[in-house]
Amino acid sequence: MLSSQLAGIEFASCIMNASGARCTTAEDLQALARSEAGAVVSKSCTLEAREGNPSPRYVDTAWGSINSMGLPNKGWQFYSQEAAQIADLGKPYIMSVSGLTLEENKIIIAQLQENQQVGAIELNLSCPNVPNKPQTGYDFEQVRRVLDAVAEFDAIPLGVKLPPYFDFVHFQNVADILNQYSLAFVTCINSIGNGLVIDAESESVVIKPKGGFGGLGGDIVKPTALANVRMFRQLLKPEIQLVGCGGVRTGQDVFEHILCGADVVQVGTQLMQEGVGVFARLNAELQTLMQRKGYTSIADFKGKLKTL
Ligand code: RRO
Repeated sequence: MLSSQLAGIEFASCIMNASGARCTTAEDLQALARSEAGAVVSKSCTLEAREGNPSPRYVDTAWGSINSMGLPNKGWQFYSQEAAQIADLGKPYIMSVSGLTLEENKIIIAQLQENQQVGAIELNLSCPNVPNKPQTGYDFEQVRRVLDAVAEFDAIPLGVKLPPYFDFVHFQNVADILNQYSLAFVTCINSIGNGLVIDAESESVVIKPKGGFGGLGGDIVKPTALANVRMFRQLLKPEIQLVGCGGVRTGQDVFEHILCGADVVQVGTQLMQEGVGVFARLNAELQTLMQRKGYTSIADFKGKLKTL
């Protein structure tokens, strides 16, 4: 049994797409809804549609990916309207919202409250790629201001997507803030911001925006992702659930995220590389691993990571 529950929603599989990966167009969202993913997560949206940054803006590497998409999206109304088709296919739908300002987030989240086919909102506090826009998640007072601004809207469960943190004091500072709100879940991590991939042969960066700097995903971010899931499980109040994201390529990677305390797990870079067939493979791999260990549900091992 790979099922899980998040924000009061039942998921037939605990595995779904990460926002940003193959979830921008109507075709993308339909393909996800028809796949073996446990839910559909939308591309992060803004008030108005955006083209995003100039290409090349996403590149695969031997160890993962680098991107500086710059929040290309069709505007929040498009992703709100898509909820009906996804509901018709019986899949839960999580809408990712990433307003360019606090006011934008407030307007979008206020209007979304009327859409009963949106199961949950994942408020993205961690886009690393909009030029001249710092990541909200690294400005703790701004995190507090944003959550204060949207706290009154409670018809749809709200979660936040965080950037990776690397210091115990930062984990504690963020958790202390989040624990003051009735958040349904926290998703960690977004890409590791502002890495630099270069091609030695051509002596060049590989993506065009921001002089080549971009968010890292894939294999190399897994230890950072697991650390963030584990640390937030220890510091957040139990009512706040966790969505693990970062470095998921195999069923074992999903298993590791759940051991650290994830309730559901998202797949980004590997979904970009493999397509929506990744979900059938990951479901099968996780099922096989659980059978070998004698586990019949994810509750059997969720958060049960051992220490020495
Ligand atoms: O669109 C992007 O450039 C982007 C976003 Br909004 C995000 O949250 N994380 C990321 O790696 N890229």
